[in-house]
Amino acid sequence: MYDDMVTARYYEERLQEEYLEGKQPAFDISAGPIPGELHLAAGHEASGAGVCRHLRDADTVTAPHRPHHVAIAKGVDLKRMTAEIFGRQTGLGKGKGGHMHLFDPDVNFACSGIIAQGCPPAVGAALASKKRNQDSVAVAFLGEGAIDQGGFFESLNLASVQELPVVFVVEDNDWAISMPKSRVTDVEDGSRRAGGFDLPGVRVDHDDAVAVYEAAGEAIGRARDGNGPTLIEVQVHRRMGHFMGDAQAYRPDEDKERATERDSIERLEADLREQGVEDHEIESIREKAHDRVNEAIEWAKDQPEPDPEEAYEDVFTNSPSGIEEIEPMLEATGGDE
Ligand SMILES: Cc1ncc(C[n+]2csc(CCOP(=O)(O)OP(=O)(O)O)c2C)c(N)n1
Ligand SMILES: [Mg+2]
Repeated sequence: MYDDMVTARYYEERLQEEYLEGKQPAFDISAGPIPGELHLAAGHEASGAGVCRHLRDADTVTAPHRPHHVAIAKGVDLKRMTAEIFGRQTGLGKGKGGHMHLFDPDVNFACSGIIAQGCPPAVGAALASKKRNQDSVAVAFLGEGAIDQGGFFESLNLASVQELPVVFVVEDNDWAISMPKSRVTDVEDGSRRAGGFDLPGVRVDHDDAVAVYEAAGEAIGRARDGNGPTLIEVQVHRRMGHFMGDAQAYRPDEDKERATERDSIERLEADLREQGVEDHEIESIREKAHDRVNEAIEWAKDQPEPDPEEAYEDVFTNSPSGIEEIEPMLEATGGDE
């Protein structure tokens, strides 16, 4: 878990540096090697690591727009994921999805920028597993800002009535962009939503990887044994803005300080030392994580850009209407108009 968490944190620190290249002085979101939005998950690492430690490649995970820590913990190919974030041809989605749309069928991982969108597909994967008599499970990660979405309620209901092997993990970082939880959601403890669907709800009220691991172990074990779904909410912290470039003018200074003063990585490190893990072992995990991240980033930056000719491939199941008429016109004008 420590390895996953350190890898995720360092990965995002490196992405930040790469992301900012060329975007200053006036923040130009389309400039630089990583164009578009970038949502970093610093402060969420304990939930991804604690949950995914119980999962196998055959288990399905869906994540939201803040996916890196979960993807890393699920074992998504770091090089191809990085190439995707840099928009390169060898990326997981041939460079067409970017950081919010990472799909790795080898480890059954998917994410989406549409909040709560991962819940129905996770329920679908769980239904398929049950119908095939397999013991694989599905986990849907979502933010606390997504727990008022219809797709979430419908998923809880179907999972409950069909007793499906699925676990919903709400990462509560207290904010949905600039909106504090208390202004949009009736319950402070999101795991209470489970009560309305007659399924177990558990809250892990601090981002302690070991506590998450224990709660997730019980929930995933229950799902794998054919005893139905669970809803878990984990209190995490948003150490950064909603996205890179967010000035967070809406956020009180005390709240920002609270989010950074307790760090789940330091907490786990202290636990490890208490258990007798020595400095050099911790240092070696960190060093290996740093090397792996740097290697993935260097590899990704060396990868070819996608060919513009392939822009419509793998994007639509059918050609978008009008494309057949437009293509000869593009050819005639050399593609300029
Ligand atoms: C269905 C839908 N509505 C609105 C948005 C715009 N949006 C992007 S992130 C976000 C807030 C998400 O907050 P939360 O679920 O708490 O996740 P966090 O960003 O805090 O990790 C919103 C409203 C969206 N992506 N999808
Ligand atoms: Mg949130």
